[in-house]
Formats: sequence, C-alpha cells, structure tokens
Amino acid sequence: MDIIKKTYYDIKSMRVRGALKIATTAAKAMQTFIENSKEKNISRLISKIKISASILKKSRPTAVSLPNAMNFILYSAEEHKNLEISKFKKIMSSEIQKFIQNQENALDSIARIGSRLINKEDTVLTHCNSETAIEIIKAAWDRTKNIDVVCTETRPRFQGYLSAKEFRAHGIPTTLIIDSAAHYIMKKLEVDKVIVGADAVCVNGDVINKIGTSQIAVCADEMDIDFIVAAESIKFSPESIVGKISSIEERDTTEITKLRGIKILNPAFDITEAKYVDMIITEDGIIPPQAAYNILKEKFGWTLK
Ligand code: RI2
Repeated sequence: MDIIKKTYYDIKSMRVRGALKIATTAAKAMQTFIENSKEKNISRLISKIKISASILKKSRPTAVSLPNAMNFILYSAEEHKNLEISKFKKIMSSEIQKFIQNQENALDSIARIGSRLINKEDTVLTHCNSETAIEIIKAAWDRTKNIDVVCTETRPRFQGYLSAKEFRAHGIPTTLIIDSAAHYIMKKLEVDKVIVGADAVCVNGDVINKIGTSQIAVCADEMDIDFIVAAESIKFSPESIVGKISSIEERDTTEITKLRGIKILNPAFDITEAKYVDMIITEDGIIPPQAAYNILKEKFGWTLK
C-alpha cells in the first residue's frame, strides 16, 4: 500500500490520533511521497500532491490542524512550481521538515508557558488524551513535584486511560473517573484547574474538542475553576472567519453498543463556547479566546488572501 493510503487508514482508524499527531503524520507522509516520487514533470507532480493532500484531508473531518497542514504544503508547492523538479522536491522536503519541527517546537513552548499556570498542590483535571495538555501537566510536575491529576475515562474510546498511564509513568498521582462523575469529583476533590486540548479553535474563540469537554467547561464555570485550552496555532480555523465550522465527526455507533432497535448517536466532538474558556495557551503566549482572530491573521495571512 502506498504511503498516502496507509497514512489515510492509520488516521481514519485512529491508530494515529490526536489533533497535532495527525497533522504531523500526514505532513510526514506527504514528504515521503514527494521524496520518493519518480515523476519527471512538475505539473503532474503538483497534481499528484493535490490529490494526495485531498485524500489525507478526508481521513478525519474535525481537527483543522490536518487541512491546515495540507494547505501549507499545497501553498508551498504553488510557490515553488517554477523550479527544476529535483530542486522542487528538495525544497518541498525541507519546507515540510521545517513545518514538522515548528509543530514540535510549538508543543515545547506551550508546555513551558502553560506549566507556569499550575501551582504547587494544584489538582488539575484533564479530559481525553491531548498531547499538548499532557505536556503542560508533566512540565508542571517536573517543576513542583506536588500536583494531582484527575483523568476522565473519555467514553467511548477510553483515551483517558492513555493519559492516566502516561501520568502514572511520569510519577504523577493520578485519579481516574468515569465521565459522568466530573461535576461531583470537581467539587469533592476541589479541582483547581481544567486543562484540555483542542481540535479546532474558531475565530470567535469557541473551541471544538473531544465530546464531553463542553459539559466539563460548564461545571468549571459554575465552580469558578479556571478552564484552560492548550492549542498550537495550527489548530486555529481560518475557515471559521467566513463562517465555516468543521463538521463534528459522527463515529460508528458500535463503538458504544451493538444494541439494535434504538437510535444511537456517537458524536466524537463538541463545541465549548468562548464564554466558558478562560484562556488559550498557544506557542506565542496566553490569549483570551476573543483574541483568536489575531492568531489567525498573523499565522494564516497567506490562506486568507
Ligand atoms: P493534541 C484529540 O482527538 C482529543 O480531542 C484531544 O483533546 C485533541 O485531539 C487534541 O490533541 P482524537 O484524535 O493535539 O482523540 O493536543 O479524536 O494531542
């Protein structure tokens, strides 16, 4: 199977998952595809790049990091289309490599910036399995050696167990709860902060993340607990400027139950309104959700032209 198809299936089946990981894995696949291409004609190669990008974009519908990564590659291909083909391939490979490195750097910066928000003795709740949120919490632990973490199971795919195992491996005292215990446990354990990742940040500051995020945000609001979103700028949605919001992935209902004769819904994401988000940590610093447009203007000027 070629690299594009393989990566498409890896992402679709969630063997590769997490908004940042799917973007960098898809970018890596494009890089390998370009490097290995035997195509001698640049326009034909660019057409194949376009087809490959559109296949990868379809692997999962919600995380905007994926189309953003693919659009960056398409833009770069367009920019260099007048080069001699071997030079084109070389430049494309190094541009994609830089892009991947930038994402890794962004993750490190967010961990550094975000960890400063967590104080000694804080109890932090996280939902699902966001690499970005987890890096913040691990960095806070490295500094304080004295925090507690609460992980929600995150039905139906139980990504919360991955988070709990990761915290355990890092030596962080961790409590695992069922999703529906969030409100009760936030009160009982006196949770100080909620930190979650994002699959998309819209221009108005609304955040799309794993199903269940928005109800935790409402609970946090009720209890006056900081609700913090950790999101690299690649997760900001330029399309939301013109009113297009990524579609909420509806997954196979057998992930929940094999029961028949009733209607079953299995949305994978929900939308947390900006009014419930206290701050968004990006690689460039901490912003209020209302400042999402500034990030979009700064980082995605090229797509908005
Ligand atoms: P990072 C995940 O989606 C979760 O919703 C998580 O919060 C978000 O991506 C961001 O993850 P899924 O792939 O990029 O588990 O922070 O459906 O790792």
